[in-house]
Amino acid sequence: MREGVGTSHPNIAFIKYWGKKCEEENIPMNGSVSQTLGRMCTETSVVHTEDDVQDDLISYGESEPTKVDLKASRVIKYFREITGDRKALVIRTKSNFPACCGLASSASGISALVLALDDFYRTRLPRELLSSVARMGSASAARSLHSGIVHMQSTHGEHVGEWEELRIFAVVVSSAQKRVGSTEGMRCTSRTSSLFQKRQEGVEKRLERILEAIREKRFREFALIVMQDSNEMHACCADSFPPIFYMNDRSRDIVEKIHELNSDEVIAAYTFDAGPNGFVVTLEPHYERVRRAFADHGFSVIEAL
Ligand code: 2P0
Repeated sequence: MREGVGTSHPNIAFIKYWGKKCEEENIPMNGSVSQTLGRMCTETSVVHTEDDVQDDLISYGESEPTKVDLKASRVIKYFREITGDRKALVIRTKSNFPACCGLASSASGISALVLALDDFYRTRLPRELLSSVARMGSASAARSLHSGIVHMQSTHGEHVGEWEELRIFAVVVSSAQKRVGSTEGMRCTSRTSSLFQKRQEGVEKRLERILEAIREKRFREFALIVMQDSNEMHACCADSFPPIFYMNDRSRDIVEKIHELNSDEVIAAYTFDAGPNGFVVTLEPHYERVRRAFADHGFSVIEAL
């Protein structure tokens, strides 16, 4: 039986995408910059079903299949339209990190699915188009079609460089599913937050500044921008009505610990997506010290880059 396979990774945004210019096409309101996290991985395989009734999604470790969600079905629909093959599919997926808790699982899952479908249907689409197709499912997934540092302006991601010394780990403080999904959260923020309107005035400028700091490997400036952008996104969430709180008290402990570590010299940054778990970004020479500051104090740490 024919099988398609795809492997992909999550990414962490240094400049966050929050809000949509066009919901139908899933076009982000603002540009974003991310790093693809090579040590965290999702593997997906696709086959036709025997009974051809409906698409099924089987996640590793779960005994029962589930129906594919809206994000995955938009991507599947695209491949069906260009190939004319409308037979139902079984999609199997497994990740080496917890899903559904703000560890960018949809970016990894959707990008792995796009690669598996491209392999399954033998479509061999160019990378830029694969990135655009991933965006239709989940905009952050468009960035995971590339390795290294990725800039997404509006429709697709582009590889813009590598920073070999950069090291990143996730700090898991909760494995509970987030209460407000990011699509819903963005909708609420863009409708109700005046701080979000203000964010739009400065975010592209900040994005240019971080790209320059990355090019010139200026860690201090880079780290400050990463923390400020995460703080601003979460402030916009808190300014939404009703307010959205992704971070919890343990997340704030991560923030405090980083500021403590940075008291003499900026050696690390935190950043949070739509969930309470944090990502810590540092450089190779500081990695062990920064990691231990968390691992030795009861935090669960996952190596990401
Ligand atoms: C990001 N996030 O840039 C931002 C920061 C979460 C916080 O992209 O609606 O799952 O599927 O396009 O990609 C998460 O949003 O949203 C996200 P959709 P997605 O990584």
